[in-house]
Amino acid sequence: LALAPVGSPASSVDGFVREFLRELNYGQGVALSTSSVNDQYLALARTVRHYLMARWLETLRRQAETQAKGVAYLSAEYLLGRQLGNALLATGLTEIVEEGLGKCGVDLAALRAQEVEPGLGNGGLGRLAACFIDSLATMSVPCIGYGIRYEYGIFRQTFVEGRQVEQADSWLALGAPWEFPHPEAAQIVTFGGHTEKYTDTDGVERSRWVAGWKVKAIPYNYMVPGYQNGRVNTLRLWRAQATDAFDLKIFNSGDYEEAVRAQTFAENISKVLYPEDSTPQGKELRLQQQYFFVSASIHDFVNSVLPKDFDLHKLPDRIIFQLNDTHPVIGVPELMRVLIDEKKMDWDEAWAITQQCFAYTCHTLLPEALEVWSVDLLGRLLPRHLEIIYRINEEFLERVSERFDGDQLRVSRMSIIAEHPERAVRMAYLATVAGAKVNGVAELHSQLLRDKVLPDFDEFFPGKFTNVTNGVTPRRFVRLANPALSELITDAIGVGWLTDLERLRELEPYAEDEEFRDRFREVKAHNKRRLNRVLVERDGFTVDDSHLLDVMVKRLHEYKRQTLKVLHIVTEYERIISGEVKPADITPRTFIFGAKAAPGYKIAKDIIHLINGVGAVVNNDKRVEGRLKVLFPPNYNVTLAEKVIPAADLSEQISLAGKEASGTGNMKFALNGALTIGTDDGANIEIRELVGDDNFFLFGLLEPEVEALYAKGYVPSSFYESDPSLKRAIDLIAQGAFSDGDRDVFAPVVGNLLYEDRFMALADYRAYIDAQDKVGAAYADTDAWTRSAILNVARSGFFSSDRSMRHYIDRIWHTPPAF
Ligand code: 26Q
Repeated sequence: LALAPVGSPASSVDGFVREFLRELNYGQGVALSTSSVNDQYLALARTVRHYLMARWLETLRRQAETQAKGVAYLSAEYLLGRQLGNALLATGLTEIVEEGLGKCGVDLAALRAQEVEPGLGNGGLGRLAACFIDSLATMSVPCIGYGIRYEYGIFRQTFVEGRQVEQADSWLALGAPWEFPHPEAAQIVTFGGHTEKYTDTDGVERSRWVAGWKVKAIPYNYMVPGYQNGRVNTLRLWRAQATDAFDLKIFNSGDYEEAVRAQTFAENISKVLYPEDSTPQGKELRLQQQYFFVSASIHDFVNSVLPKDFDLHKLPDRIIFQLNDTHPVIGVPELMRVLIDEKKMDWDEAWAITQQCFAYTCHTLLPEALEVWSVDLLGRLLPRHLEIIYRINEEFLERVSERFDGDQLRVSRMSIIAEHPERAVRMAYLATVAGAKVNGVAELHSQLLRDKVLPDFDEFFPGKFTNVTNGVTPRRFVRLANPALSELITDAIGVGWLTDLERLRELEPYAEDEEFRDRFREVKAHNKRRLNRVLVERDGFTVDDSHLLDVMVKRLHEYKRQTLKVLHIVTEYERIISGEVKPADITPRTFIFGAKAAPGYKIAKDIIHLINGVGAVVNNDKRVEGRLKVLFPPNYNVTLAEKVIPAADLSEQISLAGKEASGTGNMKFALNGALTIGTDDGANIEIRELVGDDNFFLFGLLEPEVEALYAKGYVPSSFYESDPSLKRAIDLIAQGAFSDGDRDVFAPVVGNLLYEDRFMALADYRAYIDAQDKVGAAYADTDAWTRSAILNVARSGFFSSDRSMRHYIDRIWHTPPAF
């Protein structure tokens, strides 16, 4: 037997209580009677992980034994959300734990509330990674997630006088019961220095990297439990630590301060998540982060996960490295370097292997979001990698030139190295040349990627481009977030839907069942009351369960068009105060926003300020009679999403067509029975096709119309001039109605809309208002609305991340479920 006889603690209430008290007394060192909520939470977390331990060790043993092909998911971000509830669900322990804690006089809900979520991601891309590893574990596909254990995750957002103020996210401060550090399994990652030519013992001319400095990468393992299937995969996040060399400096140099600074410098690498999720700045520390985790991961896989005698020519039979956007693309030259410099392969062999071992997912179309690294910086930090990239590019461009008869224009267009405004490596091109497959994240996005962003590459590499539409895990976003709906579904169609989400189709007939509709409405009302309790406690906000709950939660970005939503609210408000409508005649609505802005994104921060300004006025104007309310709880995160989304009636997905690659919030709302008001963009298109036009409020320009309007010359102010209602709304803002009469505060937002409006909010304003009027009227027909909401749930099973994973497996990875 490879393992000591580990067994899970007894799955009984008494067995659990024994284990829990043992953890509390012996692990935490406190008596039940004197323990704090945090003591109890930590003890509970450790107790629950005991139940997963045997499955984890067994999964690892079987994976090592079968040597089956698996996925190494490389992602700079994992936006995991709280772990406790998910671990309880995976083990099926929730009831036992609730009862056992009850016997100890402890409330499970209070302990769950104690957990600080690991916010190791910005938004969609990081949350997608978390959904994918959940699905792979649930589908028994071997996967190891690799990333960075940031000491500080996405900042905590607060508002001071309506403006965003960021605070450090000290998610580790109260203890980290879910992680397993393994300092003995550290990897060394080197940086800087120079390269030199030398003749190897076998007489071969080789290049060698003489690095300038190095850091240690310490792995922290996390369990990724499958849903009640006995599997537990691994998420391995790296922490940077100074090497002994740094420590030595401290003792040897008389300059203690300088020596400590050097140590701090090394440890800075995993200190903080970059809170930008577009217009990435070419910051050196960011490149250090990327190379740090990718180099540690590749070495870990090649030298530690694989058996000692593994023949690396067979690497593609064992692993596919999936690149979550371009952030880990430096892994391409790194694997080449490992194979050539460290494993002594020749170039052609190494390149043939590398091309089969990587696949690349693109998550954007915005040109400013495409990563480039200046040759200057890359050459200083990773000189050997730059050499390798140059050679990859040379050989690639030679093939292009050959195929296209020396077409120099095409050759320079396709070069991995950009020449202007400075020499820089285009990471998306490198990923596309090296990757076995390239995928976009929704049908439209994948199409535009081929047609607009990388058309030359699509032509050059037929069959390389594919689509996999994103998905979300129904375990977290339906079962955990919405227990009331889950129970209703299970009552109607039985169990099984949680791992086979297309079975939600069986709910369709229930849309016509009056009793079911009543129960469905009661679930929504229940979730609104639950949200009310959360927001009262968290922010002092109240939510009225008779209001239509209209929700826009996502990062603050111009292309997502939170300002369009603001213009709608201001228009509704203006209709009331001008006397055009009586408050009693409108559908009462509560608008909820959640949005963080990148700290350096000025206009985004102004928009946050504006939303808060509008809320302060609308919520306190007696003339509104409480029929409109604007709530903007700060610090939107996964934990809050789990409370907001199940309560929503209306999901706002109003990006300019062609700009939102997919969206995944849109899927979570539909699965929880909200109707979407949305543009023809990203995965909205697929949602609408599935739920049906009658159950979706479509508005706005189509992507080709957007292109045509840009081409013809877009003049936003002409829309302002020609639509009186738009003019009144913008004038109200400009005149200071939401800033105590101050006309300067929101002048940048107004000016941007009138004279720039890159994302055509004004062009879509009229269509949006008309669609919103239809929403208001439709909500008044309670039965029809509920029917539509039920059909949204019934027809959204496609958006399970289990389905996304099936598609990756079939189209890209070829990694069937193992044992
Ligand atoms: C890059 C370099 C330097 C600093 C930061 C970054 C960076 C970090 C995060 C760039 C982009 C991101 C995140 C992007 C993101 O979340 N994209 C979203 O991905 C979702 C999952 O595919 C899609 O649903 C969204 O449409 C897309 O916007």
